[in-house]
Amino acid sequence: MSYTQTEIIDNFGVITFNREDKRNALSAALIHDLIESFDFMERNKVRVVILRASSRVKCWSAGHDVSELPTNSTADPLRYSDPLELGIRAIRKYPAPVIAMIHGTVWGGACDMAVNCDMIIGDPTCTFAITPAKLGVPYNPSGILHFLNRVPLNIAKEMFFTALPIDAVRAESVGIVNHIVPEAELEAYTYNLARHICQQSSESIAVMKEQARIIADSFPINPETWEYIQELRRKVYQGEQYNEGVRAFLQKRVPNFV
Ligand code: YXS
Repeated sequence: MSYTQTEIIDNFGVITFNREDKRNALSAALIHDLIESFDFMERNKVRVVILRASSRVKCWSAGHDVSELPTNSTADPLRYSDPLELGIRAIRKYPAPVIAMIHGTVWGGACDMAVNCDMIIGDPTCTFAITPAKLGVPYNPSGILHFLNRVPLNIAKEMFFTALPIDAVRAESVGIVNHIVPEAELEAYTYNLARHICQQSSESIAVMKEQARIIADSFPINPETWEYIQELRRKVYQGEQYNEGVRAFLQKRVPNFV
């Protein structure tokens, strides 16, 4: 079974999450299939990729698969080679626009994945929550930078510190989403946007996307500061609150961070 479905329509592609029983939680297996789907699209020179969930779901994606987060170990829960990070980098490096088409709720690492798509088109049901504070996860510097490149600092802090969902109206007003369209028009609007982009120069768009990625990532940090950040994060992910946060989620209870 594949955890993503792929389709090519005209000359744009559609990748649909296919793990509804676990609310499209981003497991290593799903990310593997997602990356395979992007490779398939690139081999077929697809000029726009739409990333979506089925229109029948209430949740676009529930984020990182919590059952796969390391606990009671020295492992960084968001290490460079973590499947979520591999999936996000596949989107950022795909040589054409990736548009997130969002019906339903978006959580945690899936919110990071969505804001790393080149555009987000949502409907009034879409909400966005970045949730490390709920689990005790010390989010990683690249993930925090992804949000700082998307919304003002105070909005990013509100999202990280409260872990509360931002609804469609607010998501549009703070710039998380490009457009909110009526639920019944979401697919047609997004697919027509993709068709329009496919008529533009794919070479020009590819080189502008790659430049934007490189420039947005250009964030001077000296090696000592990097080591300081890693020390700070290590103390948290090896600490009790993170392990309690993951345990509580898996035991379906409220964590006790006091
Ligand atoms: O009990 P079963 O086996 O049926 O499985 C349940 C849930 O355990 C499972 N599930 C997940 N499994 C692993 N990782 C997840 N993130 C996850 N989310 C859900 O899916 C089955 C159905 O879930 P259920 O009964 O709760 O569905 P629902 O329709 O009542 O509620 C849907 C949600 C999305 C509102 C609810 O499942 C939920 O709140 N999920 C957790 C959302 C979340 O906090 N995600 C953050 C994951 S951690 C992450 O992404 C980063 C590491 S960080 O924390 O740094 O942001």
